Amino acid sequence: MPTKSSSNSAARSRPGSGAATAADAAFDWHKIAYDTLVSRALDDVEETTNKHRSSVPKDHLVLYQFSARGHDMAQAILGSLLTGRRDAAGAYYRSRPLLLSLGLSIEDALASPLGRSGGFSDGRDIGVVCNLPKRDGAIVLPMSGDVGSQYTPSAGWAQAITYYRDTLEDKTYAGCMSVALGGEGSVATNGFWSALTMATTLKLPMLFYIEDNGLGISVRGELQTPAGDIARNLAGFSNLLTRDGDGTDPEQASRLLREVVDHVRAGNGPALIRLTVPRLCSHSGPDNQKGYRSDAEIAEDEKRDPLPKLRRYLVPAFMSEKEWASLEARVARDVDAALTAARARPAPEAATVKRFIYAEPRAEGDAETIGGLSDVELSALGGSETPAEDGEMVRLAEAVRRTLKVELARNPKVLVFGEDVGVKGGVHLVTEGLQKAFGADRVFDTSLSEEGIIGRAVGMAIAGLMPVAEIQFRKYADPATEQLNNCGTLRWRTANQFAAPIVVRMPGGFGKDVGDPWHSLSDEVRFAHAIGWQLAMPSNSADAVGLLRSAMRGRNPSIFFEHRSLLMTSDGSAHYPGDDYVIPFGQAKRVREGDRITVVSWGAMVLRCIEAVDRLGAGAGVDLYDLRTVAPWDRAAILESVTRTGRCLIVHEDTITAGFGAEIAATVAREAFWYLDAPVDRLAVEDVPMPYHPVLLNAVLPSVDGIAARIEGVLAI
Ligand SMILES: Cc1ncc(C[n+]2csc(CCOP(=O)(O)OP(=O)(O)O)c2C)c(N)n1
Repeated sequence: MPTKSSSNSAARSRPGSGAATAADAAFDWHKIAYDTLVSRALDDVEETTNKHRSSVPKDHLVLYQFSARGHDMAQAILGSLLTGRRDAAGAYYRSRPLLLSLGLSIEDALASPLGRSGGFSDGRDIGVVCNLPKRDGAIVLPMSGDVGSQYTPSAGWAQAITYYRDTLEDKTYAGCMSVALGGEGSVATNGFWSALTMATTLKLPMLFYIEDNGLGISVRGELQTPAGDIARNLAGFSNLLTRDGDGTDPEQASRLLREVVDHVRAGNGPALIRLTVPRLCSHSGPDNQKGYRSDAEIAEDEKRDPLPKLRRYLVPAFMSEKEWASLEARVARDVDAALTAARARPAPEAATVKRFIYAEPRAEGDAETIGGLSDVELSALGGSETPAEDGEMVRLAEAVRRTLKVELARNPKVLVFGEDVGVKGGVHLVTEGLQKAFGADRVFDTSLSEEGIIGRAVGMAIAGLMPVAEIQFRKYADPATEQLNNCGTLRWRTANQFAAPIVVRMPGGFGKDVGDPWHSLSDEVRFAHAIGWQLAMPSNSADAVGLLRSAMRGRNPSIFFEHRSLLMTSDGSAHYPGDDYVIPFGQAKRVREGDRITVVSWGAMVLRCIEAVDRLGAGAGVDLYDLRTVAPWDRAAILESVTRTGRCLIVHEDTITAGFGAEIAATVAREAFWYLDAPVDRLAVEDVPMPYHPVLLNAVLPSVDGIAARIEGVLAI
């Protein structure tokens, strides 16, 4: 990288900017100029080779192009300030200049939009959805395509900094910070407000960097925040330093950026900076700006191009004409060489596309994935699949509490949090006493934002912690859907470079004689459909211990469903299986043996099935399986059983249409067709929300009588 010119002089004057200050000279302007010029050259290359232009050679398609033209210089300045060993940036599709300044190779920058192998995603994701894995120095968290989704993981990283720094006393985190970049459109998103609440209430070391080009595709900034200026609107926000400036003016942008970065690094809490920049391009390749931007307006914006301003600022004050010309020549050479190398890279291999949905054993020589506990930490935790003998009977809530307690004590990287989880101990009292025992830095209440809870967990997991987040009731995971989905695909999207193994505890299902549409939802099928997630639905305390521990010592994100009826009663009580007990995901349990019909269930319905089967007696020949985990589910065990029994009934609490029973039924019909003596059947809640009055509730839930009758019905076919 270029170094500062020997001709730099703090005393030399610059046209139009007055005397250069020592602060100006402290920036590495050669590097900033180089990174800006490289970014501009990449935009040139891509815009002229865009697939929407007819003259493009077939092997050179950039399928989805987003230019950073106009946003580039200010990002290069920001990047030059991200010098902390544990800094991180949450970024978006216009953030490539920042990545270049943080060390992204030009070849990778070009190969990824071309869809070539290697790079951000090995051809799996569009080239502007970037990441930058690093073990030392500022990293860029895996981006997502969803506007605003970068904010809460960045806040999670900032909270992880405080945990490593203050609780684990890791000095490498001292003075480090997180920054989230976003356009002015993104300030209207839930993620922005959620992260702002987290950062300001917790005084996190986080910078909000808003690059305001006045347009969200075609929508004006005045619709995103009143009068279009988020910095002005937030000027009175508690615990937040705000700065507002011109992102095309090198002197002003660098001065303001230095100020906000210093503020955050000094431990004064978060800051927000809004820098106005022009969008010197269409929104993306397919957009032609027609209909929403006049030629006069475009011409006006051209005058605000930061690149000529940067040149005027630096030449001759910081470098000579000749130096600038040679910098340009070097950029042209470097980009040219990188383009040749990127084009020479092979396309990704089709055979690899299904890899890295879940963690895979690491091959020798492969780098360790960033995120989650390390190999060494995981193997030290171990685990035993043999339950302890003579454990006392425990209810489900106690089983979960004890498991959390054991893991908190054993693993300093475990954090437990959610709404009301800390002081109160959870609305289901599952975490009661844990904050007292382990401190408010490890077991804590969060602000009321599910997106914030999950996004924070993702940022923390990427930082190497083991977050165990509680969503108070299953229905209230709805606002977190975006973060949950993106967490699940994160490993795949980054071709195994990053992962965010988090555990999400989620109570749901009907309660003891109570239900309603908000607190009693089951709807687990959405998580079975969400790629990359594991999903446990224990029917009893012993399984709960084994599955929760397995999730907390695992490499994949896991949802742990705590059934409300089991939390409220002793229905799921079982012998405590011990402090080291683990159950691998994907292993169903045969709870009754028979050879005339296979019955498959999970969660609280297993208990009703057991009662129904016992009522029918051994003569009914029911082979009853508790699936225990819905994702992955034990296909082998169920298919093996059906090949013996020739009949199959699936019983679940989720509604029937496209419920998980449909997936099992389709699999059995396809894989065990020749063994079937009767159609595969399903018994589930009809397609109605959970009702409140017990009379209505019992009218929709599969009952013991109903299950027994249906088993007899299938046997009679
Ligand atoms: C959640 C979500 N909604 C909508 C979109 C479609 N979309 C992509 S970019 C964009 C505008 C974003 O504008 P802004 O945040 O100002 O960033 P800019 O493109 O101007 O840099 C929209 C609506 C999206 N990607 N994600």
